[in-house]
Amino acid sequence: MHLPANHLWRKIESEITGKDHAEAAAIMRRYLDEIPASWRGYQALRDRLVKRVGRSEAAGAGRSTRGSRDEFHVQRRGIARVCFIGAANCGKSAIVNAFAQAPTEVNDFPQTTREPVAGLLRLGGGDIQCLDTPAILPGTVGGEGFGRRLLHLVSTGDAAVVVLDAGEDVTSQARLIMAELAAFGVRLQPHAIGTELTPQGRGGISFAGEPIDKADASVARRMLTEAEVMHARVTVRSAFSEDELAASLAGQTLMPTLFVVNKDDLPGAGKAETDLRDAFPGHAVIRTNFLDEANFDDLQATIVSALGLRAVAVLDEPAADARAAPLLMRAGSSARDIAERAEGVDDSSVVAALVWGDSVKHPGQEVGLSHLVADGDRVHFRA
Ligand SMILES: Nc1nc2c(ncn2[C@@H]2O[C@H](COP(=O)(O)OP(=O)(O)OP(=O)(O)O)[C@@H](O)[C@H]2O)c(=O)[nH]1
Ligand SMILES: [Mg+2]
Repeated sequence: MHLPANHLWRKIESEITGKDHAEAAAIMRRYLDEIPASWRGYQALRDRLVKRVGRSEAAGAGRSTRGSRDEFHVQRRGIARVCFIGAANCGKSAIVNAFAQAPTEVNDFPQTTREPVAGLLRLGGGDIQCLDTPAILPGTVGGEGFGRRLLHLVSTGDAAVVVLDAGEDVTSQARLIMAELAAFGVRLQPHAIGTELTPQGRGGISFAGEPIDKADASVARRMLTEAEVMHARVTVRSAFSEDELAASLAGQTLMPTLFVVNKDDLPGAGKAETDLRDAFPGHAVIRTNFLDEANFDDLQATIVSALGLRAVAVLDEPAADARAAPLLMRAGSSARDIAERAEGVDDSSVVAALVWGDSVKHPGQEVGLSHLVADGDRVHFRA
């Protein structure tokens, strides 16, 4: 009796994990030689091994001439990075491919994805980098599977999408992912970041973003002093949060998170969604499947909101209905931040802005460059 193809693959996987490219290629070649072409049901596994061996050999050869490449380092692109994370085989690669056109490999074998693959979600106003990532397994934080460099990669994101398989126990899957990341110091939270701490080299304690009231500012100062942080900027993006500041001071990375119940076409999807909502009140839950791209609009809007992005328009002329370029900005951004990013605006020469929208009392009101914009504002810059 030989092992069923998927079990055999798991065995091979466990043998090549942690090995360098040349060693992994040698192991896979050995198995390839051992699997007769006549075995029915093993063709996909053979094809896969052939491909993997080719890749590992090429990477091994490349290494000797080019020096080592860190497969887990991905160049940042766009205005924000979102990591799609989850257990093996839940459909991360399928979703990131359909959602953000990442050139991923989708396969019914667990741990198909061996390194991050980037796609770009193009929105009017800015692109969002979406990363497909290898699976998080029990014990990843202790070095299992892809280990801590995978968790480190996730910590570089501005938000996380936890992909869950509707055909499995979604609540335990979600708890596992959260626990592995928590043990690495990444806190998955159900909302956008309200208060951000940026350590500085000098300059004492300063506040930026939304105005902070006196009582909150003194709480923040006390917390920083107790933690012996003398120089830092506290940016209030939406509201001051003692809890978030405490987590940041304890060295945690705050990560806005949403849940995706994938394989929505499976019969258990409805129950999976209800279970998840009961177990994690307050978390956004979206049901998707890559086959008909179900709820991708909802997924996009929820990502934008998890990132705390605001849509503003930069007007060519001083009139609300003038031609406008859309721009997505982080909550707590000022007119100056917009001028720095807007194309065709020379931010060194602008002195004021005219604003139409919720952040001002009167349409077309003139404001200084430190003025904070609101979602939907339309802005014209005056030199
Ligand atoms: N029915 C159904 N199957 C899906 C869906 N999404 C993914 N799959 C299947 O699930 C399997 C795993 O998909 P992948 O996208 O490779 O999963 P992954 O999470 O990237 O897996 P790893 O890279 O191994 O961690 C493949 O056979 C997919 O065809 C879906 O929405 N519905
Ligand atoms: Mg994958």
